[in-house]
Amino acid sequence: VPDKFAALGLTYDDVLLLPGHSDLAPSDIDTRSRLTREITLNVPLVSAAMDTVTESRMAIAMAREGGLGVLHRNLSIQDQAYQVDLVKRTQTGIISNPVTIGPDATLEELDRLCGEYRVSGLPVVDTDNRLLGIITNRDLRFTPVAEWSSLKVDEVMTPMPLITGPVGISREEATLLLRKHKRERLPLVDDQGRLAGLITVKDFVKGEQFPHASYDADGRLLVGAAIGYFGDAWLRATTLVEAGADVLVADTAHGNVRLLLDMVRRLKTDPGTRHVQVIGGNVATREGAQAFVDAGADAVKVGVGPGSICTTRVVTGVGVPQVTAVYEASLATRPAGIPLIADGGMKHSGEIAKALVAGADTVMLGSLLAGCDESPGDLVFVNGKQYKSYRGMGSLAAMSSRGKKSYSKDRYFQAEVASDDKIVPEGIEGQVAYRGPLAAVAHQLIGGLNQSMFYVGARTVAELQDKGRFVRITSASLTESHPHGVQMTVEAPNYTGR
Ligand code: RVP
Repeated sequence: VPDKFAALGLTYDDVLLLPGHSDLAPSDIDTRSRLTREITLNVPLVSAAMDTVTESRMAIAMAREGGLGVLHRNLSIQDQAYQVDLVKRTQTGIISNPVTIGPDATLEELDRLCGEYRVSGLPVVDTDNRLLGIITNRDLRFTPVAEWSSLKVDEVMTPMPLITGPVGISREEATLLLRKHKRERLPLVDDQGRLAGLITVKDFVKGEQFPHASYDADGRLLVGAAIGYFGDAWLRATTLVEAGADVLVADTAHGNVRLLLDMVRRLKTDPGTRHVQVIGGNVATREGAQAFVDAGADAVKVGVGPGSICTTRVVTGVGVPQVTAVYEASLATRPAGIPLIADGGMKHSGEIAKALVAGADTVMLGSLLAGCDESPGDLVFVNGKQYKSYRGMGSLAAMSSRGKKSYSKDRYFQAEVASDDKIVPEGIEGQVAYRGPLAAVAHQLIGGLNQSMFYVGARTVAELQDKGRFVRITSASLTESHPHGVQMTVEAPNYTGR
């Protein structure tokens, strides 16, 4: 049968980008790119929805760097929604529904709430939400911890009248008020004296510290959250939307399945959810991408088997080399004007530009980010070197009930597998070198992309996609690409080996 074999599949190590004429200064380069139909990111990086990569800390850090974090779904609906809430409450221009405390709460309860939300003080309100005062670190400083269980908030708070602002106050007016009165917090109140918002100096400063951050229309950080298609998936999706998720990401190893396509279609038509951006995935062919385009997805995610921890291709014999997969899928997404996300298989910064030239608009990273401070899990020492654990969501550990309940087995179509010894894993458990804070890692990744764009002679991502051309290489060339014939004595911040 002549069409039994598709064309030769290529992956990142099979190609290089051709250098082009460049008439650019580094400051001309603009890495903005579309994540979905309606969201554009300043940097085209997304962190993987994996339980060793993205929880709220990573999502906050990713959004601050100008990318996006996708919260994993291997936890209860409530816990995942809570993670969304943590991100949405961080570094906001104006907090429209601040966490509050009642006057009769004890200082012990106050301390617990402050720890939970990582804040240093709270507005105090009555049951009618009328502002009674404010309580902060400063009020606690001279109360002995031993008394915290009996002391009530209203015994130590700073009571009204406080410096407050009206609802709808501008950023400039708020800054003036805070400065004039040397305050760190400005509660906003309506005509009836009810608390309607809160502005903190800390958030304003953070805004200046992270000039490229990804914001929603209200100045809150953007966040994505993974969803499935099985069991209580609809409840999970709607709960995440209520919690404020900006993007829902269909998180499956094989997206071209009816239940999931129906889910995307329903999310994009239901009046309660259709305002949220929905990403469909994963696919690795033109036909698969077309299915999500037709279902109304706002972006399509591509990658079957390229992941560093993934064994799908060996266990099932199914997959498409990633550069070919991205290119093929883009033949469906491009004409429809829908962005594409290249998910998995990236080992170095150079692969980001390769993915964009192949047809992607953003990339999703797992192993490159799992070693960051902000990823879940503790540092482990092995022979004096520091590592962090990293595991596939299809690994036995992530799918079995060992430790705690697994919520995401349906990612690998094993939701109904009753006992652990019947699970067929498609991923492994491992560790990656510790890499320090995300800011430093992201700097190297974006720095590498900037250099790629300079070499190709592309000012914008659109120009890179348009002008970029590949040369296919041999395994001898790959050897030439990497350091060779030299023993590396110092580790580079952006190169750890093949
Ligand atoms: P990588 O960046 O190469 O580490 O790949 C990360 C991607 O691998 C994820 O975004 C996901 O699509 C995929 N993945 C996650 N778990 C597994 C698995 O267990 N097979 N694969």
